[in-house]
Parts: sequence; C-alpha cells; structure tokens
Amino acid sequence: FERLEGKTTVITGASAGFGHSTALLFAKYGSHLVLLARRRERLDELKSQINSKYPNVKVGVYTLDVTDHEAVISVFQQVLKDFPVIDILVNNAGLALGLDAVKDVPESTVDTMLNTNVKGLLWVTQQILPSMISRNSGHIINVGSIAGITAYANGSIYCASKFAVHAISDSLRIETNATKIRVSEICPGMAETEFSIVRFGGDKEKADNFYKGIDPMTGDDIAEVIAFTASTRTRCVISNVVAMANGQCNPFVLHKE
Ligand code: NDP
Ligand code: 8X3
Repeated sequence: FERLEGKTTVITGASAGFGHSTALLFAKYGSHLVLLARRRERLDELKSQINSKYPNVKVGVYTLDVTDHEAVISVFQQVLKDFPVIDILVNNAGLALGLDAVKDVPESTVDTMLNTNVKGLLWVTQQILPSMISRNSGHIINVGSIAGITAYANGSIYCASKFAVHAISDSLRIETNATKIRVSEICPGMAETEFSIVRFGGDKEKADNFYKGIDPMTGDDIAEVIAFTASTRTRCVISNVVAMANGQCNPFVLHKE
C-alpha cells in the first residue's frame, strides 16, 4: 500500500465500520485524510488516535450529514480550501434500515436509505469531481454491496440503493473514460460493523444473532480491499471487487456452522 503515501483521501462515514478502518489503514501508509460523518465526537477521537500514531499525517474532520444537499456543498467548500488537491474519494457512508416486504416498506426508511446511499453519494461526488477533471487525475471508490448484485426478500430498497451505486459507478467510469480518473466499486458481503445494529434499530442481540455460526468479515478486511484498489498503478483500474465472508456465496446462500 506504499503508493498511498502523500496522497489525500476523503472518506465519508469514517466514524464507524469500513470507513473507520479505512482511515486507520490509509493513515498507516501515509495518506492525509479528510474524514466525514454525523457523529463528530467519533471523528475527533479517530483524529487524535491518528495524530498520536502517525504525526506526519494531516487529518481534517468535518461533521456532515450526506443527505443534506446544502450542507454537502458548504462543507466541501471548506474541505477544498483546507485540502485543495483530493486524490481519492471513498464514498462509503450508507445504511440499511429494517427488513420489510415491498408491500410494507415505510416511506421514512425508503427516503433515508435512498437519500443516504444514492443521493448522498452523488452530492459528495459532485463536489470533488470537477477538480479531478480539471487536474485529469483522481480515484473515486464507491462502496456498493453484494446486495447491489443480487436482490433478496425484504431488502428491496436497500438492494435498489446498491444497484444504483453500481449504475452510478459504471456511468461515471464511462463519462470519465477520456480522462485519467479511475472509478471503482467495492461490493462487500457479510461484515460485522455497526451495519446490522443500525438495520435492526439498535437491537444488538438481533444484530449478533445475524452473524451467529459464520465468521463474518470486519472493517479491517474491507479496508485492505479498498487500500489495494487505491494502490494499483494508475494505468490499472480495479473496476469492481466482490469480497465475501468465507462461507457466503450471495446474500442468502450462507453456510452456518
Ligand atoms: P457502519 O454502520 O458501521 O458505518 C456506517 C457509516 O456511515 C458510519 O460512519 C455513519 O456515520 C455513516 N453514515 C450513515 N448515514 C450517514 C449520513 N446521513 N451522513 C453521513 N454519514 C453517514 O456500517 P458499515 O461500515 O458496514 O457500512 C459502510 C458502507 O458499507 C455502507 O454504504 C453499507 O451499505 C456498506 N456495506 C456494508 C456491509 C456490511 O455487511 N457491513 C456489506 C456491504 C456493504 P454517522 O452515523 O456518524 O453519520
Ligand atoms: C450489506 C450486505 O447482504 O446484508 O450490504 O445486504 S447484505
């Protein structure tokens, strides 16, 4: 991962899970960091951890709800003043809410999932892409999901949001094909983060149960996949990666011990 040294990486959803692990791994390899999420205290804690371990790494933390379009615009005006050159954008902020059949899925969860996973990713991308285009370089890494490859019962809107991440990633790769900008999509399977706690409305027991009998990936596994994707030579683009727990073949084919 040595090619990360001296780069500047923006990570959304850096307060937990994949984003948090990715920040720590990128810092270890010398990438400066712009870290965003809603929970500011988590970001401050992460920043001080990185500052004490890797004093040469510059870290900026910004409170941001990616669903708030105006806030995204104004926060990134500040980010681009503080860090004028962004090399890598990891669009990671996202969530699933509940497991509801199409006939029942409530409007509030539909809005939150689509506003975060689809529109939020788009608003953030729009703030950084113009400077990448004018520099003719940069790497956008979108966190999709195996749920964006295979839909499952009671996951329609979350799956739809991740199918959308796939479509946006492909469209953007084609739109920027005449530039040196790289676009990658990471599709993780089962990984134990705060994802299931959020999905099950804070019910930790239900979340723990979801991973019973399987050895799920963790944020650290996906951080390595993202770091590898970002570290290839610029002539090489890892367009799509699927990383699953050993014992998982798709969202519903799972071997549980
Ligand atoms: P976590 O719940 O552990 O982390 C999610 C992160 O997203 C948090 O940092 C959270 O920060 C942030 N976030 C959520 N909503 C918003 C928002 N409106 N604005 C800004 N930040 C937000 O889950 P994961 O790390 O597992 O999830 C990261 C990504 O990976 C998501 O896109 C998820 O869909 C995807 N994914 C997860 C899988 C898994 O099994 N864990 C598998 C496949 C994909 P905060 O609450 O502080 O704002
Ligand atoms: C999270 C993976 O299969 O729980 O994106 O939807 S899954």
